[in-house]
Amino acid sequence: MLILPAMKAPIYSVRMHGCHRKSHLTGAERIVSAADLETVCAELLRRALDHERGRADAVRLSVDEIDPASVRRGRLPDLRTVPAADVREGRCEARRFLCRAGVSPEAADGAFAALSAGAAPGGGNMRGAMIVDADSGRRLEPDPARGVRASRMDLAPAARRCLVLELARVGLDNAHVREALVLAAKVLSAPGIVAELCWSDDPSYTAGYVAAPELGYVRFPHLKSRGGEHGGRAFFWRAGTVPLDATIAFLEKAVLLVDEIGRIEPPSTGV
Ligand code: WAQ
Ligand code: MG
Repeated sequence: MLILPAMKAPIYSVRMHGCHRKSHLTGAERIVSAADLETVCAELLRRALDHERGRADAVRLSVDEIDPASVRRGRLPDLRTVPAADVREGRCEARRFLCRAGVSPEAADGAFAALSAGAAPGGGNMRGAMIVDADSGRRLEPDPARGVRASRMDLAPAARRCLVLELARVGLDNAHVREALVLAAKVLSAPGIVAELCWSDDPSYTAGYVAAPELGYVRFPHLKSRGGEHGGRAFFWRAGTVPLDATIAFLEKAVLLVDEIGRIEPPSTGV
């Protein structure tokens, strides 16, 4: 009798990028089984067409089969919310957490200033993140218009179900939170990264976060004013561990499937 080697079912990385008049509108990353591939592609396409900042007039969907042996497993950072009365207080708190994570005050201030003004040359939003030297505050991303995109990460199906329930329990189940947690899990596992700062570019979403390996994912309900169109991400990088190229290659190419969620603390006041 012929014994066939066990065939592993294929898995795919799906990446979506939607533009409006040549500028970045939306992007998303998934890792899915063959059975879910078409549904997920259709979902991501719909998302680019229905975005709150406008309808994408160009959408790129990339589908790449992944070697199952290359998939790393990971855990989400613990989540908590730090209340703050307004944007000024929120940013002041966020800056404090960045400094606790080892980011210099100059580097933190530079990142807040760049994200507030629109971090791309000309004042638009970047498609990816700035890479900021955690000591000098210098920007290190090779292409300051595009930035560096963390990619090829997702929740395993059972972890997704669990996360939805846990977030719903504390009134935080929305796509922004779920996706930001997964992105932060990947960024915090990258060699050389000491912290991340983020707030959304979507005008109706004012919350943002600071994430760092020792702090977890620390949310602030207001890191920008409602209606503000400027948002983005800064990945703080420390020289002396690995070359920057290795950090960028990990962020863009390493495959991370999160199969364990972290602790989710209920916010004490408004989300
Ligand atoms: N890699 C690097 N940068 C990215 C990526 C990525 N995969 N995806 C988005 N960005 C950058 C890009 O500049 C976007 O303009 C910016 O981040 C914001 O993206 O309540 O919704 O998807 O706990 O609008 C955070 C708070 C929400 C969630 C973040 O970001 C909460 C959010 P958005
Ligand atoms: Mg957005």
